[in-house]
Amino acid sequence: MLSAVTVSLVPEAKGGPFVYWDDIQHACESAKRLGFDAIELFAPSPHAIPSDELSKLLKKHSLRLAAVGTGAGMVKHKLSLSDPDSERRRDAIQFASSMIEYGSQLQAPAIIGSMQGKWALPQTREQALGLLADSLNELAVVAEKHGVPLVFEPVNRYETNLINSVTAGCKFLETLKSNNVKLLADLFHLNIEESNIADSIRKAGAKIGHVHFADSNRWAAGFGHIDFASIVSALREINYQGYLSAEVLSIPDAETAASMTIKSFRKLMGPDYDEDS
Ligand code: LER
Ligand code: MN
Repeated sequence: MLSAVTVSLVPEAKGGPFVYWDDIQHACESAKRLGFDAIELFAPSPHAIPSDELSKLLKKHSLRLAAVGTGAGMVKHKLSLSDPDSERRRDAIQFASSMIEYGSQLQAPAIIGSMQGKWALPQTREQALGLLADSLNELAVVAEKHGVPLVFEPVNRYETNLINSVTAGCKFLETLKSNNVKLLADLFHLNIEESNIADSIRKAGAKIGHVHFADSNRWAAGFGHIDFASIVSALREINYQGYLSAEVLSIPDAETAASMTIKSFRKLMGPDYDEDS
């Protein structure tokens, strides 16, 4: 497993669960100094930092890009992939496609989380899920063409009324035509929604493609009461080799959140963890 830490360049998301804010140069310097393998980027659009510039910056610090978030599609542009208005849904697909293409230039997948949207009458939940499935099938083809998976994130009940748990996410993935869609297990959301986090990870198995590494209070791992040892052993059982990416609040500050994350990560990985791998 590899370590990653989030960077947000979206002013509208202020107060959201991201460690570093605004200054991506500083974020990369700090992430590298603390020993992270990668950053995960939350950007307003592909134009916030051109991919060749980002590539140079990451190379300079020997960091990788773990993933790109598309949440700005919802938070900033109010776009939803289950929008009953077909023109707005087309705009949402367009935005998500542009983020998929952007991430793929650095071999990173895009994450669809809050862009799944929410259903409200007169639309039914079934209709919304049908539209979401159509959108994800289309985006999965775009991702496949660019050589990356599409990562779909179940989000807790207070943020969406569509797919809340990894358990529901597994069932939903089975309704899709594409098998290029993986699930994101955000431990903050799972702590709210699953009856047993480790069991839900074991059941999802190879469907898990990314992990948001957060504690029960959405602070850095180690500042809350999640039992990470049982979760990491479930991830080992399913042979998960992706990222544990710190999508957590910048509390008490970015540096402390990042260093607590890497301290917990190293403790969980054990003495055999090779820092250069
Ligand atoms: C996105 O990764 C996520 O977890 C949402 O809850 C954003 O707040
Ligand atoms: Mn998340």
